[in-house]
Amino acid sequence: MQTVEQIFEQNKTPASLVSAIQAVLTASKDITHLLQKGAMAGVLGSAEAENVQGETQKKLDVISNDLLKDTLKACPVVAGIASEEEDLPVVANNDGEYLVIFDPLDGSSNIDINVTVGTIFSILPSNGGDPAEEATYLQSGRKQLAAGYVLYGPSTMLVMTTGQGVDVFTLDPSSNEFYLTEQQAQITASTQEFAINMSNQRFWAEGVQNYVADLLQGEEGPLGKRYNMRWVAAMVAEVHRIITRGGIFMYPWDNRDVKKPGKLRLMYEGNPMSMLVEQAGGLSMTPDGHIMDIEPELIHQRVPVFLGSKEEVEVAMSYQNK
Ligand code: AFP
Repeated sequence: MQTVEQIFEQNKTPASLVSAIQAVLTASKDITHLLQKGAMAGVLGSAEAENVQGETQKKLDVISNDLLKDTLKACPVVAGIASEEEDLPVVANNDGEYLVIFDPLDGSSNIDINVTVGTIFSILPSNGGDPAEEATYLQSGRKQLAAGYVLYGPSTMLVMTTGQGVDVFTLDPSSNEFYLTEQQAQITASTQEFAINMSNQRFWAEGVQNYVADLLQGEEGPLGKRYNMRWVAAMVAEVHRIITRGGIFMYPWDNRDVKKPGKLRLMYEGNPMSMLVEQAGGLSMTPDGHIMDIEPELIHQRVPVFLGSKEEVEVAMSYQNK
């Protein structure tokens, strides 16, 4: 079995990019160990602080954020970092080459019930910009040099791309090393599985209402096939299922809060997941086009998301103008 380091070597990944990714992986191994200890590590429950999105932060959100921040700040090639849990970007090393953007613990409402969570990361060039300035980070998803997630489930897995396809690694608990377990993962073009939070149905726009109504009609409806539904409430787990066996994941706009154009964040969730999905042959869209084509205006910007098996995402998009 090949280690992640051997794959970097094989892909001729630049040494500096490797060290930025390795910093994320080092922190992710510490997060794995804390999660495995669970209640015994005293890390469950709420830290009783609110993050910039107005959500209660769990203790582990805070700890994971700090672990990633400290490891990345100590990595000389990292110029700055932006975290879903921080109001403002954090300067690491002014002459570093990279900006690392991350969601330290996606799906954190799953922590207390011992269900899958994950760390999502995206790496952009710093282009000599000021790492203290939000504007330096506002680059489209097409500019990403690497993206991935570490999924903390029954096993810890790393799913990553540096623009040469998507490789899947599993953390061996005895050696604490990530080993390649699937090379060049591909998302099936068609699917019969969808993921959406159905409890928001009445708040969706008409196109999404119509599409999901047709999915639910199964083989008797216009789509002519029976669909299954899944919802883990952690985007990391939904995307992992899609990379493994296909599917469509949607978090559309809804009118619960008209000020929010969606729930998910473009820079921390939308862009890195889009790069993975499209590198694996899938499609990742918002009603106006590819998520990765969006020119971001705010670091904490939100975006409606439709991603997964190419043919199914195309069908979903065809309802948007109806
Ligand atoms: P948290 O990281 O705050 O738990 O949010 C996770 C998430 O943004 C995304 O991973 C899920 O897909 C989505 O929220 C689940 O949202 P619901 O609350 O609608 O189930």
